[in-house]
Amino acid sequence: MRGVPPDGLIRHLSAADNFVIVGHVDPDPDSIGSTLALGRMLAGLGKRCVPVTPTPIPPLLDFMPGAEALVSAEEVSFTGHEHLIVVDCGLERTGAVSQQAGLARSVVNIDHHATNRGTGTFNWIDTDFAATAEMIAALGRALGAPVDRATATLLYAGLVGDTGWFRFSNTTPEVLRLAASLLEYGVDPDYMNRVMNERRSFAYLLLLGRMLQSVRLACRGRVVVARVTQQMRREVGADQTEGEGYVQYLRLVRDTDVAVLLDETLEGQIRVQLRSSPRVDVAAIARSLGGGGHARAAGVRLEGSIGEVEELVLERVDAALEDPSKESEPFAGSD
Ligand SMILES: [Mn+2]
Repeated sequence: MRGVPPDGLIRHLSAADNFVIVGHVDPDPDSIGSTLALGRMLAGLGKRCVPVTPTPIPPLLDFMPGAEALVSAEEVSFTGHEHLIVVDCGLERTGAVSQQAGLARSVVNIDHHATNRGTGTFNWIDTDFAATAEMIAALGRALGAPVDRATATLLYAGLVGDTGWFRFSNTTPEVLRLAASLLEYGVDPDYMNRVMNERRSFAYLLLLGRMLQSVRLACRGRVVVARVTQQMRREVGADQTEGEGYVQYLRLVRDTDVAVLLDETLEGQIRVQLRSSPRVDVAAIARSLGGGGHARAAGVRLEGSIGEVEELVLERVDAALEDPSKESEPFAGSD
């Protein structure tokens, strides 16, 4: 059962003023949508808010209402009067903001990740919510904050981002009821699909072609593996941001349980993305290698050549396929 916003948190936010709101590094639609939506709600209650992003937003999120007002972590300076609100992550994932948190009058933490350690002054951590945006919507109602079309658009972006456009198993009746109410505030689903899914570069498509040429089956046909290398990126003129989301294509094949995408980073590390059917817990595999994530969507960054990393990861995946006790809960979340 999902909880309600704690009374102490509501009283604190109602009484306080002068907020700095921040989400996580490598921001996604839920993190940015939650940051900006909460900022708009608190501003609507007459409060001063500075929305912050620890690392730049990807070009696909530039449509978000108020994105131009986002401040970088380096630009924000705490004077001892600010209340810090951390959304969609713990303080440790807020980049340079975390170093200034000691200067904040209070730290509020609102998140739905199981890994959150709840180190704030006020913590509302609830893994039953599909997205932090869902929690922000509930908080806004509890605070009596005004909601307009822009705020609804931000919340909708967070919801579709974390539920895979209402496809993952965290798509609850509550999620769809919230989505319905956001449409009543004027959110346009067709527009949201176009700005979030249909604004890739041509190089994105060319690089996808290269990735698909590398695809193969492993572990007795139960695993789909592919890679993206720096050489492929150079050949098609793609930058590092191109390649985001490719792993979803590796989940399309029937009777396979795990998708593995090996992506060579600029720094020479191998970013491993894992996706799975309910039969395999890829979070356990990622954790065994030093990474983390959800049962059906997890990842890790490893040192070594792409061939060495592939061999190591496939060994672990193969062992998990052999072990029926490792079968995961039927939950599929995302960030
Ligand atoms: Mn989230």
